[in-house]
Amino acid sequence: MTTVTDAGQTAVDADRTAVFDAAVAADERIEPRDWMPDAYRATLVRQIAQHAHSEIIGMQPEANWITRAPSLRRKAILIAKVQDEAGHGLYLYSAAETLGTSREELLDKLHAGRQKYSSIFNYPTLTWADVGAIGWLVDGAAITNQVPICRCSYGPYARAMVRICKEESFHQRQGFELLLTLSRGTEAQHAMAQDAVNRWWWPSLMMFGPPDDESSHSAQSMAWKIKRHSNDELRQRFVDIAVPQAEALGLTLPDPDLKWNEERGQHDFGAIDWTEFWDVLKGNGPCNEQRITQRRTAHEDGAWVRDAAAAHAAKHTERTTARSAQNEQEATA
Ligand code: FAQ
Repeated sequence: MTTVTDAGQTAVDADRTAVFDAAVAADERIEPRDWMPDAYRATLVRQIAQHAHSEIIGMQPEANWITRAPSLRRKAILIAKVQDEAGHGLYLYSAAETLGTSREELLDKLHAGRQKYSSIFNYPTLTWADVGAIGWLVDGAAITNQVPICRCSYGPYARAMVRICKEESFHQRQGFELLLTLSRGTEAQHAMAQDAVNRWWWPSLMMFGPPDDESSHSAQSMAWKIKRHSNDELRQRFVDIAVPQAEALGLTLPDPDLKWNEERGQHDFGAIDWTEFWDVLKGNGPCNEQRITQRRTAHEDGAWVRDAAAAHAAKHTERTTARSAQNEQEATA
């Protein structure tokens, strides 16, 4: 029997850490079977789970408008978009499972309030124009944040993001097109589009997370190349992209301090209400209660589907095992 001394174990850990650090430094991908520090694994599970939960909770505000879409074309597009978000959730739960957790465990944590989902989905969709504002601003912010994650150091997460970003960019364009149609429509339609943008602008800026000096995870996540840019850098990038797009839409952004800063080559923008952000995270947003209750109910109502799928899979495995045993018997007879 081999016994590993404390000194021996420390040397093994140091070697493994050196291999991991060198791979990250060389921009190589860390794969599920590679050794990784426990804290790296835990950070990835936290971020990927939060991301996956956001995708599936994010289905609710838009699904609210499926039955009331103004035309068959808009209804078909919206159904496809909401379905895409479910798919994104599945890719992400699968990526998280490669780290040794399970979808069931993550969903239990979401339902118990032990894992978060994005603050943005705790705001209500009051009018049809909100579907456009979510597409343009929320998907727009999501893409700005997620394109750099395609270069994340953890392989399964990076690869999932490539496909997700392609789909999100369709979503963003459909939101822009919807808002453009409303903006160029009747006076009432234009006002509805403007009102939606007024309500979604600030919460979209909050999606990027707290300011850098209050972001507890950024420094370590950037050192591990999970995050490639800080929260404030990505927020600034989003503002600079959104301003000319708002002009093209003929809509204004609800920030009197928003202006081009020649010296910085970027836009200055007004102060974000971080008290509102932290309050929403604590569960006090306008829709937190409704979103989590609906999610728990959907999960309970879907129990019979999961049971039926598991029973079908068990029957299939049983039959395949019996068939291969029979084939083996015949081959040796
Ligand atoms: N909401 O230290 P940091 C979508 C938490 S897109 C709630 O800066 P980190 C697509 C954070 O977890 C939306 N919580 O954290 C779609 C931490 O708390 P913890 C999802 C937030 O991780 C569109 C604490 O604050 N996208 O769903 C938020 O380094 C339309 C301190 O923060 C992603 O998840 C927030 N906004 O940076 C679907 C992208 N921000 O965990 C349907 C991947 C921060 O210690 C329809 N995630 N917190 O208890 C990320 O890039 C990062 O996790 C950040 C946060 C940037 C979100």
